[in-house]
Amino acid sequence: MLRKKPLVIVTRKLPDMVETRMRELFDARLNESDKPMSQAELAQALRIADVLVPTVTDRIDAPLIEQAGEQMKLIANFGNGVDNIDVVAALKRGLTVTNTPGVLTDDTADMTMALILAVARRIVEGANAVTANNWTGWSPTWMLGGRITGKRLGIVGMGRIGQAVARRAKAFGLSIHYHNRRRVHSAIEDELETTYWESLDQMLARMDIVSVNCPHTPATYHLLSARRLKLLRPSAILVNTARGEIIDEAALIRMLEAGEIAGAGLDVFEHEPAVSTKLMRLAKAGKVTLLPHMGSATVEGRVDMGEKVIVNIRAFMDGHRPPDRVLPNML
Ligand code: 8YV
Repeated sequence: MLRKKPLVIVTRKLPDMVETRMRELFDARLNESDKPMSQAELAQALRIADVLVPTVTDRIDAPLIEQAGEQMKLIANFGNGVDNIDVVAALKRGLTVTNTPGVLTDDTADMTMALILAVARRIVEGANAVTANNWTGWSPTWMLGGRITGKRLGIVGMGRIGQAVARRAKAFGLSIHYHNRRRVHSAIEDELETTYWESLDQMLARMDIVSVNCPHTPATYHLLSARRLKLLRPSAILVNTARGEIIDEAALIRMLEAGEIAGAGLDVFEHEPAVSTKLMRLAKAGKVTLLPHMGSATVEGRVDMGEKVIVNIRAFMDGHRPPDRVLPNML
């Protein structure tokens, strides 16, 4: 007898190639319009589906999880970060959660370097000046930025993405420093010629550039608090391609406005998708570079993420432990 295909509800539009494969393998309900689902629509999906495939734009919290039907078994997140899902509530309710680690590491690290360069070398400001017809010709003293070669980069969170940033930054001649919950293996430290700081405070006070590359968990919410941001040097640049909630954004804005920090490059925001108008004003003044959460936005990355979601669903449905299972103790 043919086994019934699992009902898989996908909350956003995914690359065609991924959606086609999902249709072949599952009873897949896709979101052609790409309109984010409301909490009520998500609750209904959890009531009827076997598997839910959410993204960072869906808040899968405890009240929602409580409404899951008996048949609901797997939340296969299309994304690496799982701060959009209450993993503890899911586990309590007997739901397995998976994510898509590894396949967006290089793309996110590339975007981190792009933001470091954009802020230090005033790339967006320069490009805007040309398109606004404000360029009258080369000048020895116009549009000067800061050299990154020889500067100190402090990486907050030395996981996969942090290490990929370190590798790139080393090639740019930056000296690499890091803070992490756990010190990384000495072989990695040696390869990256990196300096470990047990104290985040001490590291922040000494860096020219700081890059945030840790996940957002209850422990990292506002890790860069108003107090810690004050430790940064006035010439420092702060870059965030992880999650907005890790930085106290209001405090950062106040410091940028007061000139207490030189600049920032942000791909993520505390109240995404809302972006503070103050940040937009600072961007117009050339103090910050703002991007719309596009760190992993490559065609290849999004297809690979979809592949990972499919592999996790298949493994789970075949009765195996899915390769990218997320457990609360991993957060
Ligand atoms: C993804 C991300 O685009 O995977 C992550 O954690 O932040 C993004 O790069 C997003 O999460 C997709 O759900």
